Amino acid sequence: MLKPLAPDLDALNILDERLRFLSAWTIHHANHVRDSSDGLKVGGHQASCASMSALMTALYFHALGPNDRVAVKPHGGPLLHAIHYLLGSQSVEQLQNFRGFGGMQSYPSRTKDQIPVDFSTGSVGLGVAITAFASLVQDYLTAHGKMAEADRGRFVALIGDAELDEGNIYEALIEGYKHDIRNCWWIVDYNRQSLDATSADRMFERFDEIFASCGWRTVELRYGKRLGAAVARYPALKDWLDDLPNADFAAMSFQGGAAWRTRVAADLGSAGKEFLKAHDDDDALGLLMTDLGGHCMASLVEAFDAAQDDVPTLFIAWTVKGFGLPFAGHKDNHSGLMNPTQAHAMRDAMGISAGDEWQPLAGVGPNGLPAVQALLDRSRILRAKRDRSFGKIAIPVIAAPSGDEQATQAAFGKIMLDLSRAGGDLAERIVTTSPDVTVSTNLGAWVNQRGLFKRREMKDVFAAAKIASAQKWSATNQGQHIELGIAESNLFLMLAALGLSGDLFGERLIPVGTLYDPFIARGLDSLNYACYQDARFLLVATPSGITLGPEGGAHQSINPPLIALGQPGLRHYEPAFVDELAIMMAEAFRLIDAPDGESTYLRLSTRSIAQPERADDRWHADALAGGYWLREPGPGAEAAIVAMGAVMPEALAAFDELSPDLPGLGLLAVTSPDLLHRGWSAAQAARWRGKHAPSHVEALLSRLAPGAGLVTLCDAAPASLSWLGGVLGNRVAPLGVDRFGQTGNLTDLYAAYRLDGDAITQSIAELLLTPS
Ligand SMILES: Cc1ncc(C[n+]2csc(CCOP(=O)(O)OP(=O)(O)O)c2C)c(N)n1
Ligand SMILES: [Mg+2]
Repeated sequence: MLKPLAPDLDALNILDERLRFLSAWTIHHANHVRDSSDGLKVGGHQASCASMSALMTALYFHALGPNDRVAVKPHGGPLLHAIHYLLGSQSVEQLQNFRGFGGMQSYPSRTKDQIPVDFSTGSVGLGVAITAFASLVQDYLTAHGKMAEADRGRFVALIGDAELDEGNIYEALIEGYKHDIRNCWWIVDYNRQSLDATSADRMFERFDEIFASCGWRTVELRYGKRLGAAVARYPALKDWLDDLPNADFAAMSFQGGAAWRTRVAADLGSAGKEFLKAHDDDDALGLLMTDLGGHCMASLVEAFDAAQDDVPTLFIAWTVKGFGLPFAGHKDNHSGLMNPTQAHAMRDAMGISAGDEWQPLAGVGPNGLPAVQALLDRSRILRAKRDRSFGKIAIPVIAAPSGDEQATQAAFGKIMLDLSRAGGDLAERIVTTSPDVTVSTNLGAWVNQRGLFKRREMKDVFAAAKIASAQKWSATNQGQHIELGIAESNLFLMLAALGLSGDLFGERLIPVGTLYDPFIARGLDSLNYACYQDARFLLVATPSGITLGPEGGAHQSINPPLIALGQPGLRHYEPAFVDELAIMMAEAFRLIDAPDGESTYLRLSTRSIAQPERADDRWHADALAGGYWLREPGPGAEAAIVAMGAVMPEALAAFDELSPDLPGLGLLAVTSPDLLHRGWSAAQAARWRGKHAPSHVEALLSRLAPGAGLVTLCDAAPASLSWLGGVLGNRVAPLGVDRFGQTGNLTDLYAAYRLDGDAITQSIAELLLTPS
């Protein structure tokens, strides 16, 4: 790790003021200066920025090295842009278009902002936790010789104190402890205010213990140097302040020096007299009482300098929300905006002339200027967005496992084993991970081959004792499987960090995560977060649906295909047969390494079914595009069965039974409702721009007679496929699962939930009997 720079406190203090002003002015401009065509409030969080301008100044202009990566508290976004503006890597136009179309985003965004953003933030808690997983990825890369020791950095999260209520932070803390993570700083902007009000008084005393028990060092920056000296000199003042409720502190910070004076006099009586006499100016008293650690440059610099090892460290920096703004400390200030008079007063007080607000160093006097410029010049943070690393991995053809009867889940395990045995670049880059369902999702054979990853070796006690087991369970720093505890949110954050390795470290990994399909919902926001950042991975969700049979309703997933239908950045594939699975896996790996790619969600099943005989591979392209005719419809067909995934045998059986009477009947195998729907919407949008190519789903369905009936069948919510009727106006009988599952064998379950041949026959009859 690089040594920190020699501090220049005066220049840092000037930058702090400048950043506080610029962030506030950016928000002010968007709300009060820029024309508003729709009358909507633009918004922004001046108080949340002011709270941590000193903190970010000390970090970015003193502590950070070039390899360090930061997740900035969402509402502190304008500060990050202001920092880049001062460094010359952000334009004034972008600042002026804050929250406008194409302008800088409300919350730091890797994909949409023009400055380099290490981690997107927005949904509180997730930006914090991903830094722990990113540090684990760094350890993985260095252990595997994919990254030089000298390029290692630190992972920093800037956290709002109310953000610490998010449970996912503690899940990550526990997982981080198990994996012995290091090089993490989590810095809390401890302003003791959330969105609604001032926060609970007692919790901060517990954070120390929680973090310490997970191996973290905790550093509290409560009082700044000046207030620290005062409380050292007046012990009664210290006792009183130490016990002062957050809300009282906040209220007096808002009211100012006179209120502090009255209250100190009332509460301390004669014990406070000497102190008050020595501080007889109200304004100065107000400033002294709010000299908290998080606003004191010397304290911040000192604390960062003292934590230059790799021990994960929690800094609790006490602050006042809205510090230096007219609504400092007010409990309602979260979305508070200065009115124009207040904003102009702040500008004037900082010595900035009207019209010079955007001058990067306006208001900085000639004495301070050279030192401030020197600080900017020597800043070691990344100033430009890095090129993303894509297209370097050769993806081999993946062969389908052989066997007349197979399940997609088992076949996934076999393909992973084959890939491991084959070796090569792809296999070396694959990292698997699973929240305690490695074995039950068929990743076991891969893990036997490739081993678990841990920084410190872990022996397989059972193997050493010669106790028979199919599963090897030893770990080294060369392993390629990261085993997680049962916390699905962590799985998605792990996949997000692994899936950003090309962007963060210049070395792309191929992450493969497995979990049970119903538990996607458990980590849904983390999954969305991973996709939002364009992290690339393959998610294998299995088992799925009521086809899981005896396991029962708590494990039988229903709605994940609908989730996938609405999730940008994630492609859903649901194979019925294992040769489909093989080409989908190759496609998923390709998409991970393609500039215009995305992540893939494979929904698999434990049901073993007869595999089809294929005459050729002409179906490949259609299957990868979302669906293909497994049984071609005849000219002018009046009906088709449309089926997806594990229930394909029922569809095939019904087809065989019905086709003698319905000669034109077709059977459409849908492999991705998600892709079909996307293509359909895109084609409609394109038609408005003069492009008239039909989408894949339109081309498929145009093989039927106008108004032909469709029986759609899937082991999932029926709406996953029933929308197909809207494409060309076909009538639809939607079969699927629309109530919770239960235990049972497949015959009973399929009959009860109408996924069997009878249901298909009845539905076809009804469609054909009902006039269109
Ligand atoms: C998951 C999630 N829930 C709710 C919100 C809405 N929200 C935004 S900021 C905030 C309060 C943040 O308080 P704190 O973390 O203390 O930050 P401060 O602005 O005080 O620095 C809330 C509830 C959100 N962004 N994310
Ligand atoms: Mg707060």
